[in-house]
Amino acid sequence: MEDTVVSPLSPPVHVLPAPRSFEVSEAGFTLLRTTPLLFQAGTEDSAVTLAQKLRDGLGWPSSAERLPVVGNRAGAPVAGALTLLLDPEQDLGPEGYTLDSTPEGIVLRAATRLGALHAVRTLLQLLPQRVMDPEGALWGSADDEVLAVVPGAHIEDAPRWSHRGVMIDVARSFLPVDDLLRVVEAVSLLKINVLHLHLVDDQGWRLEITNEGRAEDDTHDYTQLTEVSGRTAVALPAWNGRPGRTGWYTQEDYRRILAFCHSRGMEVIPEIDLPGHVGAALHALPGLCTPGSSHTSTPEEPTAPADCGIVVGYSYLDPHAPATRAFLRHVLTQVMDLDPEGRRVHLGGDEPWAMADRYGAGPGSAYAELLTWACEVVRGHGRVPIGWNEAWSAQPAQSLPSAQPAQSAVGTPGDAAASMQLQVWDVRGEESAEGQRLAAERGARFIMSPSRHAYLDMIWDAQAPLGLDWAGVLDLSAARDWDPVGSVEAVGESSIEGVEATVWSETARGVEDVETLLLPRLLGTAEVGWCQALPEDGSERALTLDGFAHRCAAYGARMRAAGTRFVLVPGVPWRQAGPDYPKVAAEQDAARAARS
Ligand code: TNX
Repeated sequence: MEDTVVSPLSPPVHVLPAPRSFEVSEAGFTLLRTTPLLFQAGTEDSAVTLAQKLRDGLGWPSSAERLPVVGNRAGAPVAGALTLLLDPEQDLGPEGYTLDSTPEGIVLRAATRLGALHAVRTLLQLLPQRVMDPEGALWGSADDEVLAVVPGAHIEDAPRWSHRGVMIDVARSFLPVDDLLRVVEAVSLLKINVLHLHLVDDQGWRLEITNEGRAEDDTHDYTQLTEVSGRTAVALPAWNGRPGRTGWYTQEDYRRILAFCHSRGMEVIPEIDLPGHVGAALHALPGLCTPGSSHTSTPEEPTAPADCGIVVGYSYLDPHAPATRAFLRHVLTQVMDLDPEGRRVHLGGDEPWAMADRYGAGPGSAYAELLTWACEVVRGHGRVPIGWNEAWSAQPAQSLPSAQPAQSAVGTPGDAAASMQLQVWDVRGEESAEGQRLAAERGARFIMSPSRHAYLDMIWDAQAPLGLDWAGVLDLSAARDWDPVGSVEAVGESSIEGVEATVWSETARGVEDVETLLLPRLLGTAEVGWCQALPEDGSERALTLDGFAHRCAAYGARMRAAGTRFVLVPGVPWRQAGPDYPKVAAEQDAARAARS
């Protein structure tokens, strides 16, 4: 795989995540002010994204036009144009695409709108960095006829894994919608296709739940979840003197998040963590505080006190109380109804330590029973339940014979098999290894988030001002240099859905901290999720990882141009956003000053 080529017409070409095959040729395409952008029906969102970037970043004056339908074949490439085509016959999988840049034009071709979105993300990396700057047009001059020289290239590309996720913990510290969408935009450019939202935990409840549709005998007042526990957050220890942020998403906000993610080709997985990590629910709803829960209601303390610390494992729901099931049924149903297209719901299940001490946690325990029941609620809506690796005991033994490839379980929600997906984070200890082995045998599918490689809330070096360190220092190479296959002994390639990076927010306050924890390390996760396995013999391995540092450097310049925050970690030859950046930035500042 060639990922770095110097062409006389362009600076070295780097694409991250590295494409499956990438040939660069000398003769590329010259993008003019007059170059048309033509798209085929079905690729609208790709065309709109590209047109906007070309306009804002390069000063391209036109807008995208739909290709005329010719006979029954819509659109063939048009000479001298930038063309986006849907080709259902293309055999690169649901997210694959090809990109051709020649003197005759640029053609992006994909079987689905998802592939077309990826093709555009790759093309953006072949254009000058200023294409990423919302004011990049100011870097050039208004009467430039040539906007860019795109290197000649033939790219065939498709991801290794279908699940390439990022989890954001908005429960410990809240992230307002616009800030969250800024993160979504940044990660979608890396071809990340899943946003997992950790919406509730001990310290806060971040999604509005109404009383609409409440069962007749259900007396919980769901509006209190956010009214009370939307106003709490992690407080101790306050990293850098700053307490966690409070707040919540209204249902309208949540729909906005869903729509934005959909336009970027991203699935949203809401997580309602249970039966532990429920301090915020027990703080808001007295009806949940029955004697079998971690807080028994008293006249002095009808609800659990607010939990603003960072110690985990103490809170739990009463596994036997009807009030618990009424609560879970209502909340889960409303969350699923908010997203009619949703495919998966995360039920947490992690760290049920105090509950396990009281009721046990293995198969047949009250923990497993409650979680199994919640899985059924989710499956009843045609969705696939997910749990953290502790939840393996909720994977029913009777699903053994149905150990069908879960691709189909996920792909056809109406037909969800009685299996679940497990997100593996803790690969320490024999008990969890045994659980994973059993779950794999029973047909579970796995999302890999090993904490040493994918927990981006860990510190990146000993001096990092943010981050926890219980899983050690997680530097850029730790984020890139691992393989989902083999990270859990009992879990083979065919049981793996993909990879996911997590940002827990014990130490993150707001969007800049989230970006700081995510980037550049997410560049590693994005490659682990997208690229083929590194060869085991070590030969190409060194080369590819070395190439990774150069891809990071090139990508960093693009993040700078886009205004995305990231850490200049050592080991990467970071660059400015462009050779003339200081000069251009000065001109840009002058232009801004003149306008205001
Ligand atoms: C473990 S990972 C947790 C979270 C913490 C995180 C901090 C998992 C399923 N549970 O509750 O926030 O560590 O790194």
